[in-house]
Amino acid sequence: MRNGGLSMSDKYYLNTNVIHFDNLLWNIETGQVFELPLEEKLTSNEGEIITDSELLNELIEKQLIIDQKARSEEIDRGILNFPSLSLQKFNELENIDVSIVGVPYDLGCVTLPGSRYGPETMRRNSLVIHWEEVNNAVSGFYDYSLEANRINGKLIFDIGNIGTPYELNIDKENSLNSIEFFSTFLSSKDGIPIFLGGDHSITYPIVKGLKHERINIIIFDAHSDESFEVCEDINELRHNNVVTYLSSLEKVNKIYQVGLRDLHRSYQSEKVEIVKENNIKNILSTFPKNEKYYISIDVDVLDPSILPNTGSLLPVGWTDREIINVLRVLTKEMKIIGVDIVELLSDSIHDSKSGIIISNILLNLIAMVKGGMD
Ligand SMILES: [Mn+2]
Repeated sequence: MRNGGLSMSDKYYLNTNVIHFDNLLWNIETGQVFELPLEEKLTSNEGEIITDSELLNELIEKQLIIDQKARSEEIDRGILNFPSLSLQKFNELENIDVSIVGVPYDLGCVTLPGSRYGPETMRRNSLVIHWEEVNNAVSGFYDYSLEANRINGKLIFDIGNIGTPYELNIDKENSLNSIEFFSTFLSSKDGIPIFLGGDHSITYPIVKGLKHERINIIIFDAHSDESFEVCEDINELRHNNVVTYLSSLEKVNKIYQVGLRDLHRSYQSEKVEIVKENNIKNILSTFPKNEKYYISIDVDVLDPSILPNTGSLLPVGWTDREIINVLRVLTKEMKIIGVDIVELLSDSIHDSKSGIIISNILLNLIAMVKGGMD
């Protein structure tokens, strides 16, 4: 926050169709490009800070940014064009099928930061995949591979982010507490919560917050995310030791790791079982039924040629088709209590590909988890 600027309580947001990179604001619908004076640097996608009031008025006039009030009235399209709802309205509802929330946090990152913009990258690029015109009940989509309509009439909502990317990346402990609290809140509501990361460390406060006991976690990840550390200090939680932290939780029964291709073997908790890729169909059939499963997808499980926008690339990864097929088998008979998708980086210009691939996996997953619950 610079002197003379608007305070964070006077929040201004980029309009939904505006992308900010370098010193440019680009309206992707109209093609309009606005060049900011070099001394004016917007700091984030949320709660933008602009010091010059004339400039501020100009940006509002050009509808490049909107203020907080306008934004709260703008409740319309969430991810995949599902209805976007304020938390207050969401809280009044019952019989929800799926709730989607962004966790723009990446303080657990030891490589490239930027996954704090993952939720917005997914949201922005998801709109071309699934078009939603009905207000509350979802009209669904036709799945050619299954020759069936999916998610018709379901109550699926995007309830925004747990804090802004700015707010959530100041104090690690505070942010992790907020995530845990939010997870508890969501799991006390009906339906399956889906969390959009953020870096992989968010899986720990999420699982910790879930109101379930004896949770099994299935993690899709290129890396084992384990270390030899003793997990006492929450400030030491990072995306590369999150599995160690998860296995220290009493409520976690087993952790299945799928898609590993780390080149070194690290510490392995006895709760962790590595699912060998070539054996996956067999392993899937041996997952105990009548248990609760949480699914965590680190996008680096995908091949770098498919998804280059993540912080720790490893070659010979999965295709999106493979992951969707595996998820289909997996969700068929299992009770899924929550999902997260983490580690998507955004660099604004080149992220449309990644955003589309990830949000398509998300759409399929939403259809599947409900399919398994019906
Ligand atoms: Mn990971």
